[in-house]
Amino acid sequence: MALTLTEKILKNHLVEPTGNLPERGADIAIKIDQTLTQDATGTMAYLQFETIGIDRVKTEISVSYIDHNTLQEDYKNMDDHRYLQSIAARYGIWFSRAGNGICHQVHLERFGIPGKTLLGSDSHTPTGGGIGMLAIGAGGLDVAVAMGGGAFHLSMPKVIGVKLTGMLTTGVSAKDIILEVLRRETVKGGVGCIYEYYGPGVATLTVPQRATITNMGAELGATCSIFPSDETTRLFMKAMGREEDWSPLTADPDAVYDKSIEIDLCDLSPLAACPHSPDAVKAIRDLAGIKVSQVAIGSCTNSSLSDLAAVAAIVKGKTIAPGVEAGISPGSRQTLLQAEKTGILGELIRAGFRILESACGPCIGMGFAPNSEGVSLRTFNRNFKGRSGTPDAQVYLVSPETAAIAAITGVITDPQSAAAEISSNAPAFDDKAAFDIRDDNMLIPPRPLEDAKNEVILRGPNIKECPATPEIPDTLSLPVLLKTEDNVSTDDIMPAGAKVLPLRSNIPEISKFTFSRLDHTFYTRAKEASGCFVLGGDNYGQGSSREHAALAPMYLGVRAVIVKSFARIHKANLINYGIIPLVLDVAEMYERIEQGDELMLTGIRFSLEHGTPFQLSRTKDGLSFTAKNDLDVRSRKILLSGGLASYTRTGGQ
Ligand code: MIC
Ligand code: SF4
Repeated sequence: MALTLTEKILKNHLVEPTGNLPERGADIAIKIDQTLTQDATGTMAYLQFETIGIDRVKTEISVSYIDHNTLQEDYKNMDDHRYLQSIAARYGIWFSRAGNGICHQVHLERFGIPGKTLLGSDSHTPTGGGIGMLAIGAGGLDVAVAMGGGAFHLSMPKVIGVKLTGMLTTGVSAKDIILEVLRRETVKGGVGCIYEYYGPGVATLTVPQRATITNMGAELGATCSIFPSDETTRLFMKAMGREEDWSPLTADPDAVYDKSIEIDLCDLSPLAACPHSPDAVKAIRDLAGIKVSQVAIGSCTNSSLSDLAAVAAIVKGKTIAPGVEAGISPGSRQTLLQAEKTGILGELIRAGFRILESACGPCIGMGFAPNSEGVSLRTFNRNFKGRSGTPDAQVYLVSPETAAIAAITGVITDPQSAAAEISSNAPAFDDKAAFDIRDDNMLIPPRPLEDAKNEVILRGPNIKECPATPEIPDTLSLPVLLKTEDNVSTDDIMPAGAKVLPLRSNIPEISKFTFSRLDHTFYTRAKEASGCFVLGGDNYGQGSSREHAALAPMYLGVRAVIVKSFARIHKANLINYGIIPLVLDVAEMYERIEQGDELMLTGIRFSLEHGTPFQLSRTKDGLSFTAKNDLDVRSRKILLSGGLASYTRTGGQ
């Protein structure tokens, strides 16, 4: 039978069921070849990993990156970094030191291999799909289990084919392709799906361009996105000094997709995701003239050498407009070194760009926050309200070209108007020359087991144990302490930013910020109540993979979250930490239930044991309703065992 590329890789890695791939939506388990963690999710992941009690990771490669928590205001972040470094040394994990770059870009450059599976404790792990990896984001606990040799469980995804034809015109970029997909598919359109790119347009895109697309595919809610591995991929791998890791991979010619969309690259024009959602996409020409106060180039979406080159071509010989503050965070030190060598860095500095660290930085509110009500044009992937660190800032997500031209003109401007500069100033390099610096000296390789065993784990006072997950009773009678709108992100549930991120290893402290963006009284009210429910709309928990958005509510007594629909990673995190995810059978019930209502959830253990619907009723008037039991057998067992950690410890697979 003809297979898509996704199906081929899944089939090669299938652990359960054995044999052929089952129907869409069925529970499958796949072998994980590589893992990555970053410092903001890593500490919890490794605290859990330590409890598994093995001497060495069982994956082919596991890498621990320091890239998020690099604004070190006090001891906390560096304490965490030292813990992570000692864990890496102890358990056979590669360690990418602070300053070496953003996990996804470094992983693509130094470790990614076409056809392999990668599980990362960060939602943008699908960046690896740019070279034909099946790269999936997950909670830290799932990644810990994979490092221990456990399979990763997911629903057999639908495969959406995205056929690319034609080629991009000058001033239009790969970012505009993914913005177009987001415009059509929305932030919840990809839940349960993998986006597979194919067609003649693929060959016109470089690997960094493909990686921009697979990276921001996370915003579709998709499991991941993937490109074929072709001659362009081979040249990229060769330039990285890793040609032996390359193999050609593509879908069978007559493969059938569950749904197909087609994009003619020639028809695309520059786009922007407007405040405050990655799918609020409009054409730049319709936004032209809006005054801009900040421009930020970087993040795991658009921080490659070619992105910096595109910016340099536009700003060469010019100066950033007086009303604009502009900054660049190169995706990796390798990129930064190469930008220096090719003269790109000099052009950027001359134009007035502030050169920020090779790290996530402004993307996660770690510095470079915009002014009050400021309009910030960012080449990033998320513009949820307040994520930049400034609650009333207006963040637009754009291509490097669109950001660069606005930095010069001071207003949103169509980069196609700079087509001449782009063509004449484009630095003359090909993929091979562009990556002739292969920079590994800030990567610490795993040590032989005999040495590693003696490594002392460094635990600073910032690192607190992960709180225990409560047992699930048969009945819960609790108030709905919070009712939220649709598309609540994990940034809404547990904000990040310079103030909160250093508390990632301390759940009691970080829990004080739970839902603070939506309702600053939540923490106090939750502390006073002895347990509660949360009611949400559609696509609840979209965005990041942070488990803290499940851990902190769990710590504050949230026992079930009742919604119209969930985002994939957050739902898994809730299950892993013992919070019951309930999907309303009749979406209209959402309108009828109010914040403050007391609800009774009965026969919980029976429903979990037998897979039957969950029964709920409202105490004040007996209004009864049901929630779907769409949980697979394993998820139900995890909940019954009190979370994934205890399920795994008691032999659960
Ligand atoms: C993000 O982009 O939101 C993050 C910060 O990278 C998160 C991970 C985290 O919260 O630590 C993600 O995307 O998963
Ligand atoms: Fe870092 Fe931003 Fe990428 Fe998240 S989206 S990994 S914060 S650069």
